[in-house]
Amino acid sequence: MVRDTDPRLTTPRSEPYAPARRTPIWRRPFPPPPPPLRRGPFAPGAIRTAGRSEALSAWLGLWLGLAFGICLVTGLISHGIQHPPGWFSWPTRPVSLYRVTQGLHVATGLATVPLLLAKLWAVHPNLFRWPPVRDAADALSRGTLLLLVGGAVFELASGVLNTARLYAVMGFAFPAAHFWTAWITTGALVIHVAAQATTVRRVLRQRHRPSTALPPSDAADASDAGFTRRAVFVTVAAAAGVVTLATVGQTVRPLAGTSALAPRRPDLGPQGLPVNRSAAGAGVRTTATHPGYRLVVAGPRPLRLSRAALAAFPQHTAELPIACVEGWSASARWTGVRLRDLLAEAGIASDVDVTIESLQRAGAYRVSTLPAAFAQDPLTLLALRLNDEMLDLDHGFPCRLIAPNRPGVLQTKWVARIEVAR
Ligand SMILES: Nc1nc2c(c(=O)[nH]1)N[C@H]1C(S)=C(S)[C@@H](COP(=O)(O)O)O[C@H]1N2
Ligand SMILES: [Mo]
Repeated sequence: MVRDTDPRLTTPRSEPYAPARRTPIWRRPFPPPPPPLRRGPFAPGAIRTAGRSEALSAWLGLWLGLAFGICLVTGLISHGIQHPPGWFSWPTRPVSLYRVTQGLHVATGLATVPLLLAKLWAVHPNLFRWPPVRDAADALSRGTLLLLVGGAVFELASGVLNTARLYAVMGFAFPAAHFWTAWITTGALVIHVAAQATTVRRVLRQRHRPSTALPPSDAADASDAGFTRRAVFVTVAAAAGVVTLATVGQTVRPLAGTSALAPRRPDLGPQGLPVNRSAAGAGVRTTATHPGYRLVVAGPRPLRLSRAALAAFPQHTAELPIACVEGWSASARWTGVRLRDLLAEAGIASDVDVTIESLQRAGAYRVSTLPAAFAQDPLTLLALRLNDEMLDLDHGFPCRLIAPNRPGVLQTKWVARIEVAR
């Protein structure tokens, strides 16, 4: 009996059965960085961890993930309408659907700013941990985190600059950069969520069993700083609420008055509607007011119509919103000629897409394409009047396109030519 427990006897016998315990290559520790590099935020004790906890990070992460999901879906919708892949089709009804999805996109993005700041505050001690990378697997996960943090900060910052129309500050093509960075961020987020799933589940279970106390480190952290996780949440929620109240009036008219931070008021502008690009800005002041102006509808029976000739067509009125991708939107009363009447008159078939071209010579939004369903919709007008007055030069005089459920960028102003899309 005694001999059996003798390590000299048992050890050699059990050894052949134990698996070979070799550290996989991605888990082999890197050589430690030279200690003099451990300075600034990396210095021991440089960053206080009081008030931060796993549970706080997990909850903030959940809310961020939800907000990010809303932004991604609504953003992809907006992108899909403007650059439709073959399988994508967007309905013409309800007329204000895009107004809602894009309003949600911008409002959610803005409300996410305080959430992201709180999350970065909660996790930033991890960013400056020592050693920065332990092994190859750690390097991969840390690299993913950098992409996630960088991507999220870029999306929110560029989005805010866009709503403020500070394109000049950006110096890059906003739509392409915002779109591709969204994909990079999404990829990093999926990896991050998979890596954190166990922690998040544990934290959620704690929440659903209120009798379970917080882990000791949690409770200690919270009391150290003299505030609780609840206080952090209340602060973040309040900040998000203030941001929303201060900006959502750019799209929700009754709140226009509280919108101190909104770049646009939906009721300020000629004829009670904001202007995005003015006639002077588009360089069309002369051509749009010239008596020789003619609208060309290039079909089997080509039309060349003066503004008076357009006014002689049956006139229709529709209440439709301008919903700018930048986040402001406003509804207005438009009166003019049904596009489908003009197309029929020119002999253009009812099942083709058409392009609408502006007098404007250059610029991304001088041409738009209307899918056949939009071109044939009875609410799609070449508007001559706005809110019962002659269309203001800045709103697209002599005539502008207005169609239901479309982004503002596709509601072409100062229309000069209509033809079948190639
Ligand atoms: N020709 C032309 N049409 C245009 C634009 C433009 O730059 N050029 N801007 C578009 C954008 S971005 C928006 S939001 C709407 C705004 O219409 P409004 O200025 O009449 O409010 O017009 C659209 N039509
Ligand atoms: Mo716009």
